[in-house]
Amino acid sequence: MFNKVLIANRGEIALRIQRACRELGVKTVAVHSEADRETKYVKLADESVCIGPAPSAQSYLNIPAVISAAEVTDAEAIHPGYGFLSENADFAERVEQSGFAFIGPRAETIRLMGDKVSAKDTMKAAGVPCVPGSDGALSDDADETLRIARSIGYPVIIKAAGGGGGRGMRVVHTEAALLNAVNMTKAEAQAAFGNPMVYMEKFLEQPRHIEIQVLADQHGNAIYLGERDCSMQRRHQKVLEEAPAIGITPELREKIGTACAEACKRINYRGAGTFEFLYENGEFYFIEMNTRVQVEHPVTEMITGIDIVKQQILIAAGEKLDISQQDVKLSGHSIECRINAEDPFNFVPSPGRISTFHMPGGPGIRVDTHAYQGYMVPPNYDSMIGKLIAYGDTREQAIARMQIALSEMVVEGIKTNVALHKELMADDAFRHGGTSIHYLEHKLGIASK
Ligand code: MV4
Repeated sequence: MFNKVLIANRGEIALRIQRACRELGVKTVAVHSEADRETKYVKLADESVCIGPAPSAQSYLNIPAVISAAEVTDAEAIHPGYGFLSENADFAERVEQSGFAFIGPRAETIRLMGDKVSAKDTMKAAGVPCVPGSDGALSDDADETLRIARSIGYPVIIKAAGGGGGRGMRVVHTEAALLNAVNMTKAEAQAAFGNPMVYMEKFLEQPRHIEIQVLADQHGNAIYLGERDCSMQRRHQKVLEEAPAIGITPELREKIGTACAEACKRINYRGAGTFEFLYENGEFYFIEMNTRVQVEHPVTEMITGIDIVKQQILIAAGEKLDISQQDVKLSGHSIECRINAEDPFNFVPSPGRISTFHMPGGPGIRVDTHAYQGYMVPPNYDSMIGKLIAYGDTREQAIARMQIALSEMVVEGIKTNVALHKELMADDAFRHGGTSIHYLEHKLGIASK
């Protein structure tokens, strides 16, 4: 096992990674910006290094500064968390070239999955079901583009190879609009990602977003840890997530999960990963793969009892997975509410000092947060200040516990989205379950009329 791990992140995930390190007996190095000097996770770490001023570009995204911090503290591995440098293949490459272990997949895997055309090609070849669409990137042949769309059937969606997470996409409803849409998306993709490549898919109208969590070691073992439903979102920002996804039968789970685990073995995947699918009419369609730990990993931890962050570190250290697929038993239900420092209904960020802070507790409640009474939420970063996670034997019990926890939670001095979560827990469609990716925006649209 490593002697010391550097955590190249901030906020709740920096604290979460630190806790996993402690359990493994690994020393921790926190790196932080000038704005995060006085934080809980910096003080709790064994060592800390200031890597630059508040703006992320000069601190959390500053590759030479992060690597220098690992050198001066004699860390052996770097955990990138989520966001920031976590899916930057150049960073992973430079970490390993500098003699450190990158706690994540190999750089070439990150690069392969970062290009959405090569990711889809790879998964299709590995037997993972994909959205019907163009075979790879669209060529410059207009007639061929028209032919592909006609064979798929309208509406279609044009996506940038360099995009992902909702960036660089355009829906096309008619043949008359197709070629112009392709050219516009290409021009935007070139400007935004430096890559003009685009591809085409059938546009699914009312899908759910369901993702499969996987773990793969460096000895050819790969397992799936079931799925999460992340459909409750606004402008590509997830609001709450749950596991398991309602309506997914054990048979369907085993089929899609096995396809994902087999794909991991085939590409020599290493670490934790997430296969993102659109799910419509009982079918899964792969869209993207995330090569990092995700914000919503706790709901999977709650229903499997597996510590995903600990597994990431064990795998990076070269250990064999000590969990077989047979050992993975899903039990109960878990929901995570993302707690953001923002107006609950217009979503405008609300940084500032937290004057009062009381977190809930009791059976089945977990709070992952770096915040505390007196904490100053800086304006420089993402507005998420923590996650409230509820577990129950059934979905109904998880919702009931979440409602109690939300009612106990007190955060003053800043605005939070707790009121939105209270409203969602009481929402008939949410309580029924299985709402599409468009449900929340639709509900909010009605609310503002
Ligand atoms: C789609 C789609 C419908 N059909 N692809 C948006 C984020 C990116 N990961 C893929 N996205 C979508 N791809 C096809 N063929 C609808 C979306 C989409 C979406 C997907 C997941 C979660 C939220 C979403 C919100 C709007 C659109």
